Amino acid sequence: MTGGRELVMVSNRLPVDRVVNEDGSTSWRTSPGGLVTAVEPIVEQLGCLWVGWAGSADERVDPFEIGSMRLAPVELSEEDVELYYEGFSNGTLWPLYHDVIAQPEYHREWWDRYRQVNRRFAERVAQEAAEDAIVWVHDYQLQLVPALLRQLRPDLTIAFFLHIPFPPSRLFAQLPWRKRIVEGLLGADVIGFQQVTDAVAFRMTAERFTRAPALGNTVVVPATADRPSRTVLAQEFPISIDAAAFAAVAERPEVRRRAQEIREELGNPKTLMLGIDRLDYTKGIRHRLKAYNELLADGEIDAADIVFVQVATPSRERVEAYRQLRDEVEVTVGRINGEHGAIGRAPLVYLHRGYQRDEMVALYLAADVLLVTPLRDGMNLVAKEYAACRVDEQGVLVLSEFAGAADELRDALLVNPHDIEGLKAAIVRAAHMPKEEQRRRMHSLRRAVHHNDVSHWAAGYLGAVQAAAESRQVGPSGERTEPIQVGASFVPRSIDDRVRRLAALPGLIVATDFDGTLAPIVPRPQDARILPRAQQALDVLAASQGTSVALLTGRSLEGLAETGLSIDAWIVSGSHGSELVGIDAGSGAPGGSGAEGGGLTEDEERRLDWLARRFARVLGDEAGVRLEHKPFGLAVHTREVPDREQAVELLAAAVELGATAGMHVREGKEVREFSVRAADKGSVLRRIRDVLPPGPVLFLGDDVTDEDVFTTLGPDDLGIKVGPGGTAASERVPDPETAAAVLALLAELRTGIVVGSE
Ligand code: GDG
Repeated sequence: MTGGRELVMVSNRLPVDRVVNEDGSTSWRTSPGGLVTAVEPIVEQLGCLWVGWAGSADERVDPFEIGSMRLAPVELSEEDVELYYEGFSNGTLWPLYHDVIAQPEYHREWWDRYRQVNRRFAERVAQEAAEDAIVWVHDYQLQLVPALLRQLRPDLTIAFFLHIPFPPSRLFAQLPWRKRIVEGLLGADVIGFQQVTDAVAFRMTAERFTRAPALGNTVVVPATADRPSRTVLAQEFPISIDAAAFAAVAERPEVRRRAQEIREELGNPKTLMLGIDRLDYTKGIRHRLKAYNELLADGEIDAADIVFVQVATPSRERVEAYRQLRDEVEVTVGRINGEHGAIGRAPLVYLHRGYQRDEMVALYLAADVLLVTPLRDGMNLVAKEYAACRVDEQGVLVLSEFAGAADELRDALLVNPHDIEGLKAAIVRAAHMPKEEQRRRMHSLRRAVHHNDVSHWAAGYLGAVQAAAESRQVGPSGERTEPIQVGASFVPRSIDDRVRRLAALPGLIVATDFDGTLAPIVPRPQDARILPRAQQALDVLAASQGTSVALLTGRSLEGLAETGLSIDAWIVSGSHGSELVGIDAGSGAPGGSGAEGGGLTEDEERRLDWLARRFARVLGDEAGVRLEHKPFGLAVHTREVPDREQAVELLAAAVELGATAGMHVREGKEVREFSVRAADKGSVLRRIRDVLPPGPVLFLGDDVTDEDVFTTLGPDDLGIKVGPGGTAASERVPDPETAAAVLALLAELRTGIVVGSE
């Protein structure tokens, strides 16, 4: 998964705790917590260097090894812990990123220490990491590390994963150091988030505070005087668990026996309800206790029939908000047992301690109902673990819709934990759910967890990181590319060789996409401008003997004109091939001859009208849906629809309507484009080639729709993908500046005219 590169994990805490053995000696064992549970199986498989704090302040711990991990401790002083960890990480960022459930505090001395400690982590990694290593930085405590590390070690590929939600831009805006945090994160090549909403929020935030435009799932970091622009993948990769390993523990006879024993020790209640959380105010423990208390008080559930076991693993005990929470919870527990318990019977068993994995699994197996009611949670692995363990397909999961896991676990009883009446109703329903319904729901939950298990997650995330590593240093054909400089940007050596060969041939077609290829991506499409160097190079080429220049864009020709592009002597195809000017390629045109550039046929117009009216009626009033009219079709955008599930349904409805109207549909992220003509860039290039004298093609493109061209290219042609992402192109350049450098090189070799870097 890492292409032979060393994997370096970086997290605030090393994934181990020191334990004192019976003979008084000390040793290390892996510690509980979401991060460890998720990445442990990957690390076991790949081995790694892990950089982090060993857990005790003012103590120097020498590097050590456990299994396939080499651990490199970073030292933190008592004051570092107070200001960087308890202060900025858990008193500022944690509440801010969890929808300000608690009030974040903003203190300059906390921030200063956060910066210092992040620098210390970056320096430690820079010292320890092997050349070309892949460094994977974890979580909100270390958001400045990616940019610091990039400065210190440009050879590294840097990935960041945020385990907690990323806040909406309007909340993030509160942070006095918001721009610095975004810049810190943008030092990474890949930034992973738990949910689509987190990734979207980050991309919008990056645009807003650093003016780095978002392009699809990426953010383009603009060039500066001393470095070219870079593309950062900022995308959701919902984390998961090793479902098969949990299921295997759940199958073990001694664990099953223990589950039975737990029920017996609790007096064999009709319903055993369970909660397992770090004792954290985001987890909604107070809300579920309130609901439980009211149900007992109202007599809706009988204290003789039910026991609720709440495991609250100690957490951040020196942070004031956590102390308060503990006090409140413990007072409530006492009150509930005092009011509703009897001698030898407590309706609420509260356990403020951690357990071994086997005991946790036994608890999952013993529980008829699991309550997971966070007010906000990046994912919540406890919910996934419960499903993975229930090999008997029994048990009911009550799950907050504000947990990331709710996106995948749709067959849980979804609740809004703020709605105490709704929560009460869900608890009663769960306690009385017929076995058959339990089976059906649990079956579906288990399928979801097994489908996206930790190896699926790791393959997706590390696959993206690996692709980023390769696109930075190696051409898609596998060879190392020593960059050579032309003007201000670098043309990789393998491309340079092939461009030299193309330049010497008598006939040549230079074809290219526009947005993201000739023009850097900007927030508003009408503001896009071709790089002057690309314009000059293409003009020189278009005027030279035996060379044709063709622009193939998804924009309509009208949309292209808004950019002020000068297209004299160019062939231009708009709307993904539905419009074509600058060449007489009428014969064989899809959807009828002679229509390109001219307009719609009567039939096309009728179908398009019908669809436009249907869309207006069915989708027009849906919040967040945007309908875009194109010369040969319509596009439905759902990026702004607040509810993801609803967005998916709306797109499905649009596709059905489109099919009824006989439209051709093109899928994009959060968009479906419907066209009356079955054209794509690949077919339009074929038509152009049919008309022009034979010759090889150089094609440059950055978008998924450009893949239709790359796949039509032959061995004598040259396809160059601009930016990251999977591609059928044989070569890759990182950004439009380098694409312009390639065109300038070709122009110079073909005509002798030097196209400057300005
Ligand atoms: C963060 C995000 C995201 C808990 N107590 C014990 C124990 N655990 C294990 C659970 C589970 C993990 O810890 C808790 O993970 P969660 O996902 O529920 O929550 P956070 O700790 O807040 O984790 C969260 C996660 O990162 C991963 O990205 O899902 O949203 O907040 O695996 O089983 N394990 C053992 N003893 C305990 O007492 N052995």
